Amino acid sequence: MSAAPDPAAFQAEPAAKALADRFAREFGTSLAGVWQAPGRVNLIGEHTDYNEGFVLPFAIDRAARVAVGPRADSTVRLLSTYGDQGTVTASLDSLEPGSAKGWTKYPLGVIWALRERGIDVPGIDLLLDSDVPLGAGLSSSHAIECAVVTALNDLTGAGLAAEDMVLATQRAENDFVGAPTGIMDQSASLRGAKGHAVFLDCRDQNASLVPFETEPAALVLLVIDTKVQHSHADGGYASRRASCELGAEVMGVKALRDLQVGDLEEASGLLDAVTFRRVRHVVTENDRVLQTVERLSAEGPGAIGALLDASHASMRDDFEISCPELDLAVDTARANGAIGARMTGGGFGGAAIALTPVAAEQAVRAAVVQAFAGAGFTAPDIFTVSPAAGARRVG
Ligand code: GAF
Repeated sequence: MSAAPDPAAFQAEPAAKALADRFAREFGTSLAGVWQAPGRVNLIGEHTDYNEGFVLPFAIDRAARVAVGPRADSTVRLLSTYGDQGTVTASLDSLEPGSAKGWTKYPLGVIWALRERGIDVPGIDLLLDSDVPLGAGLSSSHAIECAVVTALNDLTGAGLAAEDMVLATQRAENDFVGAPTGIMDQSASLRGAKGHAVFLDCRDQNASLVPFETEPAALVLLVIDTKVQHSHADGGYASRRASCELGAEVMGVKALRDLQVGDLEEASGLLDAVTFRRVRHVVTENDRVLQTVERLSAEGPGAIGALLDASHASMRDDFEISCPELDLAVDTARANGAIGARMTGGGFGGAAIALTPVAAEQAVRAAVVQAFAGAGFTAPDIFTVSPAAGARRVG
């Protein structure tokens, strides 16, 4: 463990230096360092992770950052640069599922999960900052968890591999926060790399980096944040997961990953109509991920538009996790020049992505803003993202 911040790193990361200075003002205790972890956009492969299938997310150029210092006692003090919770104090020994509120669930959940693994996490002071939009489907909560697990892995000298940090943050999310999510978001945040998407087999966490750069193809990837807030702890996510588990059980497989497109005919005779549609989404989505990886490698991002469109249609019609705002964003982007568009993330709100020729970017932006105004929806936030480095120490 390195017990002091690295001044050279601070020169490269002014935001980390600003956070360190604020940590000193707020806590007045000694700082060990600053760590950051990005949010993610999932290019394709939705609701496939907990079915042991394939996903293709990438880490984005927006991140959560934590300044952390160890304490000599078993107290945790948490403060964020946003929100209105003020400084929250907790005792390591009283951490248990349901004991935390607001954003503090995420760092406290990680501390709890690491201690459950037998890692001796000390009391800490922690200051959080983040420029990942909250509730926008870009995994702002996992970004916090991944920044914290990376910091604590370094601080405690636990030596966890990325795969173990993924499982620790999943445990925090599932058992402490209470959201039955898979491993995609943490894997993107912890394992992402600049200019690449992470092709992950969620059965064994085998990952490879697939080049994904829009600029050489004269494309941009637009994120359209619909401002419709969603939460994975709400019932919709859990009910989709339950349908998938039922589908796998009836089909006699360990997970839906074990079904192929050719098995769907048999499935249609064995499953009730709703479960069949849920299963069809997962099975065809896995296939689309594999096709996307092939096309990206052989032809580049200009060749994946139709797969993004098909993924959206499948989530809208079969998995039924879209909403009018997401559909309008996708349809309007497509009608105004995007070569492919889909909702991204868990669904029921959040963001859509639109792979758009640079020449059509302004037209797509203007048309989406106009369409939302015309429909009486809250104005969306539209911005570009590109694949960035994964979690790391920045000071
Ligand atoms: C959320 C979850 F956190 C992921 O694990 C994944 O299931 C995703 O929804 C849907 O693909 O982001």
